[in-house]
Amino acid sequence: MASTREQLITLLSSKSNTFVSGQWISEQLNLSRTAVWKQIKQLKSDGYVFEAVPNKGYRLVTIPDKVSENTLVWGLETKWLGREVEHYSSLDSTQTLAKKRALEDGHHGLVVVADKQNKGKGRLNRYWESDHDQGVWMSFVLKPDLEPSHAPQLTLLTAVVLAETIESISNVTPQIKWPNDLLLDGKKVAGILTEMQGEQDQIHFVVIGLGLNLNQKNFSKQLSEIATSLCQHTTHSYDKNAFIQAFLTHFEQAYDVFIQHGFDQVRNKWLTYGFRLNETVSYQVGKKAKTGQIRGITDQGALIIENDQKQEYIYSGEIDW
Ligand code: BT5
Repeated sequence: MASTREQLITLLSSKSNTFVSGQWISEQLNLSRTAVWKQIKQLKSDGYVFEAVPNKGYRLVTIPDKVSENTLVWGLETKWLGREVEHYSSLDSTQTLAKKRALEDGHHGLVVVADKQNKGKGRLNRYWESDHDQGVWMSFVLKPDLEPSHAPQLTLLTAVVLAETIESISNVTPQIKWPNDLLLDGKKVAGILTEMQGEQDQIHFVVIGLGLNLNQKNFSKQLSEIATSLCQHTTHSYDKNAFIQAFLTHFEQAYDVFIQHGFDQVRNKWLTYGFRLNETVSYQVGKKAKTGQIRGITDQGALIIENDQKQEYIYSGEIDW
C-alpha cells in the first residue's frame, strides 16, 4: 500500500498540467485539509517545487533532482525490486550494508543507494572511486532459486541490463568486457560486483553492486586514462533518479524472464555487447601464456576462447585485454 506521501505525489504528478485545490486533494486521499497542507510543506522542504495560486490550488512543477527514498520510489512501477529502498547521503559502501541487511533477513529486492561512498570497493578488495555524488552507487539483494554454480549468470544479466539501460537513456552503446566491466570507447564507465552466500546446492542470497559513472566531468589522476562517465562521453548530464528507476524496472523484467526461461536470452543479448568478441586476445592458463579468439560465454558464465580449434573456458580474469 502506497504511503500518503506517495499517493499525494502520484496524484499531483498526474495533474501537473492543472491546479488542484486542497479540498479536492483531501477528498481524493481521504485526509484533512491540515494533513494535506503538512504533506505539501514537507515535500517543499524536500525540494519539490509547487506553484500555488489562491482559489485555484497547487500545481506540482518539478520533482527534486536530489535523490531520496521518496524520489526513488516516486513513479517506480516495479513489483518487487526497489519496493524497499534505503538511501544515504554518505556511506562506506552500499555493498557492505546490503550484505549486512541480507544477513539480517533483508528481502529479495531490497535496494541500497548512496550519494557517495567513503570506502567503495571493487572485486578482490580493489577500490572503487565513488567519494562524490556524480555516479550511481547502488547494491541490491536477490534470493534466487538457482544453483550456486549459476550465480555468475547474474553478473552477466546485470551487465546486459545496465548496457540496455545506458543505451535507452543516452543512445550510446557500451561494450561489456567480461566479466563485469562496461566500457565506452574502451574506457570503463561501470563495474559490477556480485557477492554470494550459500551452501553447496543452495544460494542464501546474492548481493549485486553496481557503480556507474554518470555525471563526472573528470576523474582522479589514476583513473583519468582508463575511466569515463556517461556525461564525459556524451557531453550531457543525466537525472540520477530516472536512471536508477529505469535500471530497476528493466532489471526486474529481465530477471523474471531469466528465472522462468533460463540463460539463453541473456547470452544472446550479451553477445551483442561483448567486447573484443571474435578477436584474438592473449590470456593465461596457470603459468602458460596463450592466444585465442573470444567466442562467447558458457552457462556457468565462463568466457569461451578458441585456441587451435579447441575451446577453453576461462573462469576468472586472466585475459590480457
Ligand atoms: C568493479 O571492480 O568494477 C566493481 C565495482 C563495483 C562498485 C559498486 S558501487 C556500489 C557497490 N558498493 C561498493 O562498495 N561497490 C559496488 P573491479 O573489476 O575490481 O574494478 C576495480 C578497478 O576499477 C580499480 O582497481 C580501478 O582501476 C578501477 N576503478 C575504480 N573506480 C573506478 C571508477 N569510478 N570508474 C572506473 N574505474 C574505476
